[in-house]
Amino acid sequence: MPLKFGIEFVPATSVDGLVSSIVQAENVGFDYVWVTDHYTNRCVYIALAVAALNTKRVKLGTGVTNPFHIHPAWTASAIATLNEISNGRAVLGLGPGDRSTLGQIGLSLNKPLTTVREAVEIIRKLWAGETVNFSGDVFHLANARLSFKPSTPIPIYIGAQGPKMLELAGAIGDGVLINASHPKDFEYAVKYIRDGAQKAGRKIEDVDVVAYAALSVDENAAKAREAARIVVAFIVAGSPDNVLERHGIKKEEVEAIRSALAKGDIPGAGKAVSDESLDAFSVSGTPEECISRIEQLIKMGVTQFVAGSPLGPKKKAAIETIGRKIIPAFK
Ligand code: F42
Repeated sequence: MPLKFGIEFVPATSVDGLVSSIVQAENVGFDYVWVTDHYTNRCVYIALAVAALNTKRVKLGTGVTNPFHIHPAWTASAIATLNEISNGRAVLGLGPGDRSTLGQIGLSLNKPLTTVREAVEIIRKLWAGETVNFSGDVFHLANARLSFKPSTPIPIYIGAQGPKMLELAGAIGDGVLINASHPKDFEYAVKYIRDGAQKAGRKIEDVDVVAYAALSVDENAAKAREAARIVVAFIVAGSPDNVLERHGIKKEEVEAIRSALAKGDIPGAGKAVSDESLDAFSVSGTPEECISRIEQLIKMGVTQFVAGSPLGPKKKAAIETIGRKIIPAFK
């Protein structure tokens, strides 16, 4: 099975601009488009709906929505509608959600694992056309039913980093979206996904293991790496200690980045990023260097590579380069 290619878009700019990038991504050969979901940005479903009407082939998914700010019954209806207007191209990416943006609107990630597990169960039952009576630890549904049914099966991908969420994805997901760029992180993640799959009587081959990576590509390696600095600064600042230790990132660097970001000094945070952090938290360099890193990810069990922000010094040129040089190397 050749590696599948996806691309992440953050709907932080106008839907017009976003959709023209999505059309470009379809034209250069991407298989999947994943649009992120945070209340701060343009609405993921409106963006995906416009994308559906302007594309023909590429699969379209939330990457990822969460069951804390949107009820799973609503998500079931929204994704089934997207599947209808895109002629069967919808995929659902669902995760526990981002603690900091959910916190801003008064939502806490209470029982994230249970919430995601129950949400997936509810969504699948509704898509199957069942009348759902469900009494879980988190969700309660009485005689809930969709008035329409998706005409094709819709895969569910789970956004996961923690060991239990990875196991859950292995047990119940059609795929797992892992926000990471380095082979070591996949060596770690695949162990838990495999365990989860085995406990559920499935195989890891039943799960699309997705590297949702920070990619920065340019023919000039230095420019590519420079463009990745700010994104990597945010990743370092938000990473738990065990992940930073796994990659040997020094405490002083982490503190310098966090304190620059706390002061709103984003360029300063970028400057504090070391080469080690760039290597650990991004795939950045020339097309050939990126290809070689992606080959290492495949060896760790990755079956889909998602090109995430920043893509490169210039987004449009980077999408073109990925389509012309990187994707063909794996087909
Ligand atoms: N988050 C967003 O909000 N929007 C996005 O667009 C988005 C995109 C995205 C793409 C890929 C990806 O991998 C993640 C993405 N995220 C996005 C982030 C995602 O929503 C999660 O925040 C992220 O994946 C981190 O999740 P995690 O797997 O680390 O899970 C956390 C919540 C965690 O604590 N997991 C523990 C673990 O071991 O996996 C589980 C904790 C546990 O067991 N809890 C118990 C339970 O029942 O839930 C109860 C514990 C108790 O007592 O409360």
